[in-house]
Amino acid sequence: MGAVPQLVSHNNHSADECELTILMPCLNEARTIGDCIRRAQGFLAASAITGEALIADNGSSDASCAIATRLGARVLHVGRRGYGSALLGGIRAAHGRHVIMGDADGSYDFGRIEEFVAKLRDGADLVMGNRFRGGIHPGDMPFLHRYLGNPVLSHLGRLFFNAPVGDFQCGLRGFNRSSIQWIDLQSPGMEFASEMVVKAALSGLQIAEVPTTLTPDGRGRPPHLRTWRDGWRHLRFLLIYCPRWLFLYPGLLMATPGIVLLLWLVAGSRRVLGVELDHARLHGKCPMCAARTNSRCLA
Ligand SMILES: Nc1nc2c(ncn2[C@@H]2O[C@H](COP(=O)(O)OP(=O)(O)OP(=O)(O)O)[C@@H](O)[C@H]2O)c(=O)[nH]1
Ligand SMILES: [Mg+2]
Repeated sequence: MGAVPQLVSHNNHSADECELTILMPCLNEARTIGDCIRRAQGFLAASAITGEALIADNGSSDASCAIATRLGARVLHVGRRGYGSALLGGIRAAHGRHVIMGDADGSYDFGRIEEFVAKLRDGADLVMGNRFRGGIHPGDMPFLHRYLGNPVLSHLGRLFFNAPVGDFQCGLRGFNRSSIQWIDLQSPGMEFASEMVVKAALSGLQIAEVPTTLTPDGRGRPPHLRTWRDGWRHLRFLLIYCPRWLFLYPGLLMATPGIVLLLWLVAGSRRVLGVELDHARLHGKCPMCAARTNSRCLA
């Protein structure tokens, strides 16, 4: 599953004593990564948690990695491209028993993640942020994502998998590292976000939610997320993992009128809009076989 990540620099504590890894996927975030790391480190210090800030990068061409290293964060270079690949590498390399992941573009405040820690300490396997409950600053989420993409995908996710999650795509989330490794995530791209929730729900992991505020990101780059391409990948993932909704229910929906019609015709032939129907033949004005009245309908 992709190239083995290389560790570039690291903090000086062993996996045994590290409670929390704050993991940030990063692709060209030189404008914001420094502030994100400082907030994460400030949170760890203020709450006396043994932890680390870990940056998972796979292709930044700006100064992101240099800034992170200078601030004392661990920087991981993952060989395979993509958001999911970076996070998979980061999860494998994390020292923390718990991991809280979040965007490095300044969308989330790593200084205020105490509720995530509390739920993880209480035994939750996955703690999802919910931006719709926590608040979205005006203009911080594109109109289409806010009113169509995220609500529809979240609704389908709840319907298909019965997952108690109001915001399937929230980038700020915490998890128990061994639980998440156990569900064997694979997606290299943005659909990784859906895969984590879907597999957690299907595997019966304990899922909790925390209201999360989405703040203005400070990035100067165009979005990595491509609305239609990534939206489709999320939707496709949800459908592939739910054959009931992909095959069974649409199949039943299409078969039911045919079965009802057949039962209706068992008692004898019926005339509808000038077309005589029976269960073996179509008479009269059948447009498909009018020339063959009284013969078996082959249409
Ligand atoms: N390492 C790595 N990080 C990525 C990749 N794609 C996105 N990211 C990071 O993942 C986080 C979220 O990416 P964004 O492009 O902001 O996506 P988004 O927040 O879902 O969408 P927006 O609403 O456009 O901000 C940011 O910290 C990015 O730097 C990638 O291919 N590799
Ligand atoms: Mg973003």
